Amino acid sequence: MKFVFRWFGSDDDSVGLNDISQIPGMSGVVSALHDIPAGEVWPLDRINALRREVNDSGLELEVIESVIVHEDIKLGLSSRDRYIENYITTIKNLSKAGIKVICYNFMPVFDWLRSDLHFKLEDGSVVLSYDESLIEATDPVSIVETYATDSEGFGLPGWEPERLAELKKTLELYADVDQDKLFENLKYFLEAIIPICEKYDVKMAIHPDDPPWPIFGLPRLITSQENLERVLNVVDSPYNGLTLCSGSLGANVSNDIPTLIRTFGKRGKIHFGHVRNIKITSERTFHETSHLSTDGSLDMFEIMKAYYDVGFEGYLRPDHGRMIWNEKARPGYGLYDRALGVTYLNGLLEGIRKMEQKTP
Ligand SMILES: [Mn+2]
Repeated sequence: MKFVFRWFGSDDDSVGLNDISQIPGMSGVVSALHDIPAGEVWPLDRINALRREVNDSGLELEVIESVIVHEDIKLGLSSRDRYIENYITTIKNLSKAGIKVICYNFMPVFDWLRSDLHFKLEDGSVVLSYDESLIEATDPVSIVETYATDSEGFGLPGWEPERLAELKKTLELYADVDQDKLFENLKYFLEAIIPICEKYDVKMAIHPDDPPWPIFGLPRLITSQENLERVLNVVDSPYNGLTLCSGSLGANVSNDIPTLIRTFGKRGKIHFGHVRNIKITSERTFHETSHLSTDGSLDMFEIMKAYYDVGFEGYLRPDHGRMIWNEKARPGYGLYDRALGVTYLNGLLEGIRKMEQKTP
């Protein structure tokens, strides 16, 4: 497996490529052309320029997170075919630039959602948190406004202003889209793109919904083992795979992450792993933590052991970190705690590897 680090580009990240290349065991970054609006084609020269910039720091660029799926595709509007054509052109261009995996999601309107981007832990570190009662008491528009002023001046992935400008209208359009309709729209999208991915050798890796349950009455698809299975069965191809995000799926205690890794990893369906810990404090209430098992509700040893046992050959990255040591960075995406996190994951892996090699 290869360890990678999410990077938002030289214009919009407090973390530099050289910072990332100094993290032990790091093979590359995961990035995107964040300035290109959802639905537009990513030009080959722009992708190549990004890749060259990354390569010049001694890092690889083999995973894109994310190519955003236009809302019209998720809604199943007649305009979707044009956006799917654009998506296909982007896949071809990414392939030409040597990209191996595209992470994407199919969450209506909202990407990940939190009630607080600056939740203080006892030791003074700051994390993202989710409290269902606070979310229920807030209307979606005011959450968007809070995020805009609350993100230390950095753009938040999945909360691009142009996507949210017509928030009210988009929410109305979803009144006719239930779980089954949304699934049909995902099926339509995958049936169109997976044959292209096969031909161009680019793997699609769907990211689970975060949190993994419906919010604001909107349907959510990628929430459980059963639903992950359902998506994989739409088009049975190694190119139709998963981004297994421990923190997203793990917010629901009935999702056992090591079991999911074993189930889908054995079948070669996991192309990208996001590994982070969360602390569940009550039903549908959690906050993020350091990666350490004892700080949260997830067992990182069991997670890394599962990846090791299935012979995982994909990409793995530390996920959101705490804000520590007075760092000013995009919420969840500072340098320090993610670097600590991935170093810890590397340590677990070395221990597991050496223990396993000693037992015949
Ligand atoms: Mn994730």
